[in-house]
Amino acid sequence: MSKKDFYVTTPIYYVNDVPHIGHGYSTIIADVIARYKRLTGYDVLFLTGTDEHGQKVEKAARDRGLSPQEHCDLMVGPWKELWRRLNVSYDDFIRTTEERHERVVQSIFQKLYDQGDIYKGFYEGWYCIYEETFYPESQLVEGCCPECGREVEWLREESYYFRSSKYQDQLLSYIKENPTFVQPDFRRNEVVSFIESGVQDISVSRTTFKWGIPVPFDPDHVVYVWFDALINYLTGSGYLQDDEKYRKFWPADIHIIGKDIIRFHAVIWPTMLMALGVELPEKVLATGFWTLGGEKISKSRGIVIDPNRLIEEFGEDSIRYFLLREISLGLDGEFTQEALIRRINGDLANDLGNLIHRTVAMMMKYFKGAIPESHQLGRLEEDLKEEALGLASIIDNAMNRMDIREALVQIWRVIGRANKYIDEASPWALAREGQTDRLETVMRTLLEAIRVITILIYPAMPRTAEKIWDQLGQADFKSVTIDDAKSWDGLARGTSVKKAPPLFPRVEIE
Ligand code: ME8
Repeated sequence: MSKKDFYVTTPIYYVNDVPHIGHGYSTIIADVIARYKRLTGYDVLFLTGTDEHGQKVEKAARDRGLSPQEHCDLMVGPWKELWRRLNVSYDDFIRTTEERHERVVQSIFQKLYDQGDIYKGFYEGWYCIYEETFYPESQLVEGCCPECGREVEWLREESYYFRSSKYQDQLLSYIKENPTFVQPDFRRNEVVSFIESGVQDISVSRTTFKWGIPVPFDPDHVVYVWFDALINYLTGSGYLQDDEKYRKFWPADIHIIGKDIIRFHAVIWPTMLMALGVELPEKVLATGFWTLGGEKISKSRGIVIDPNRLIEEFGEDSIRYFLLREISLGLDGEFTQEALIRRINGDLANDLGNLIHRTVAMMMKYFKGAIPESHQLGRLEEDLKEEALGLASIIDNAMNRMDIREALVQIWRVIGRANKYIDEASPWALAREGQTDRLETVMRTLLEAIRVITILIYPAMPRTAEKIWDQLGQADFKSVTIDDAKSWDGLARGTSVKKAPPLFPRVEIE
């Protein structure tokens, strides 16, 4: 029996600052996957949340004259609000300062210590607060952090270590035997060579500041923020709290992350799980970065695009569509307003918007909106029907490879086909000539194709799909499943289409 449960996660975001569009990207990808899986009959657990401990958050709180907890309680608001505005359908939002999580982290730390996989040592080396990462001297670039270019600080403190090195060989065989564990492929190669160059034990506790989960058996130490953060995926699955839920959802099916944190997810995290005797996640998918002027969009580098402003100006589905359609998964993309507007005016207003608008206008004119029955299909109708009904399986294939962009390209191919069909079938000529049966067949065929397209755009553009569904005069979208996109003649008898304002008004370029 195939597993019908699906567990998808996003990174948990640092609350040192408010979100920018780059953060939106990973969360939107996870949302599309979650919605697609629900549509195809899976019971989904979609987890996102915030990473609230560590020196960086502590410093941000201090700079604002707040206690770290007050700061986190205030900062979590803008994150949740952005996910609401982007229509993100998470099932659970985890904060690492929650008691449920702290308990799990402490139990794991204790267990690994008891079994000898965590031991006490002495850390001496370089640390970047901004990346919350330790770097060996050899990785520094001109003495600075290789990731963000900031100054690193020399740390010299007593520290607990996790014995990741012990699991190096096991991890390497695992990655070689499971070639889709790390995606895209070129990232897997990077991970493999990193592991081959030698996995070092990692420092997993700090003594020089306090904002972290106390090490249960040594209160002078707090747990290193990354060790704490990675465990959120287990906490969210019910691990050590709710056995039934944990058995249902673990192992996670996919962790969506940015390429900057791949080593934590594809090296350290799996070794932690191996030490715990817990199954590894199915897949770690690393996305590329959105850049501005070639530089990573990043709040603390002052390179920012405020997603809230974009949503207000263009609507959340336009933003979702643009981010998903514009770049191939795993690669970087330059964010420009011109490119965004080009997609809105082209793909959304011209292609999709016009298809709906023209169809509804003709339906009002010829049938006062009432959806007609079909008669004998001609060659053109059979063609469009075949294209539309073949779409679900093409998309399934793309989505199983997590290729959301390709899924959209395929949907837009059929949207193009439907627009062309209107011109070929020329309903206006049929109306003029009084060919009523044929006109009914053409309009019904068009509406059926739109019905299928609407179901398939739902994961990427949920609000738009619901709006079109409503324009088609169909009942609540909630009961729709992927099977409805695989069968023809699904428009309910006796229903009528409705006029509505344009879905995507053209954006004038100043
Ligand atoms: O790293 N383009 O959190 P974080 C695309 N708390 N994606 C971007 C981006 C950009 N310009 N900037 C950020 C952390 N991201 C840890 C994670 S998980 C157990 C702990 C995305 O807030 C990208 O996915 O610094 C990155 O990995 C994520 O935001 C988290 O960033």
